[in-house]
Amino acid sequence: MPDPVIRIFSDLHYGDARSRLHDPAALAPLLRGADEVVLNGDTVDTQIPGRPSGWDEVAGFFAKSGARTAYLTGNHDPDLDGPAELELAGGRVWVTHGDVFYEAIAPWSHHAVELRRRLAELRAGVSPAEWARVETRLRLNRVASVALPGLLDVTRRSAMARAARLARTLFPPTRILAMARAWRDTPALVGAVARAERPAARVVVLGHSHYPGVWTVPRMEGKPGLTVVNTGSFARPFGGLFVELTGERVRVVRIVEAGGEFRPGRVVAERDLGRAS
Ligand SMILES: [Mn+2]
Repeated sequence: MPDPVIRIFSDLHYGDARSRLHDPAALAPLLRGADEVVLNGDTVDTQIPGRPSGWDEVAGFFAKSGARTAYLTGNHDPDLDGPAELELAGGRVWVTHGDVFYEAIAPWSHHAVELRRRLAELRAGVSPAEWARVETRLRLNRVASVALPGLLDVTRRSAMARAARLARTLFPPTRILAMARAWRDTPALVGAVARAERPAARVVVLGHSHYPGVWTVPRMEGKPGLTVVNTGSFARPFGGLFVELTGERVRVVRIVEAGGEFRPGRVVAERDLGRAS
């Protein structure tokens, strides 16, 4: 039996007007040749009151795709029936949405103050040792991400709605700074958590901040180097990547949008899990 082809995607944000994914069928070219698919959180937004999340359409599409699909939770779909992390290739590939790497789930968001308040409250209920565990923080992040107040209409695609969202995105300017800081710090944050909590990991796959890229955390104090892959998102402006795992081979591939469909583009990085880094 050949090794199964596993592809990891994140942040479809289906149903959010800022997402470029308007019909799950547009994903079909990305699934060709895949045996298994991992959707690494924020597949849909289940937290917008009074609006169906689009979950049925997405789940229906993947159910018919022929690829076995695993749904991981993200901060926009914290109540999905699925885990918040996944270990592949014997733990050498660690997949999680990414909220666990930041102190306030999404420190750049308009919800940061409320998220900090909720997490402080939840943290008071567990011991410091318990809090230090990734499992605990993933679980409590899910609790904290449910039913946040709606600050922004993300359902409409009119020019007015877009202008309002753009204004909201750019203000206050401290948000941009928080975002830039998160992007800058992500590889180091991921490296610290992975080395402490998931030491078998050689590749960490996350999404969440919508900033796609591949970074190397260098070998340090006898601990091996680590590759950090952020698969970005299906939203503007940066687009996304997917990760393909086949046996020991990890490929990071650009997602290209053309003719109303999403297709695999060029390979931006390759790693061999069997080779010492
Ligand atoms: Mn997210």
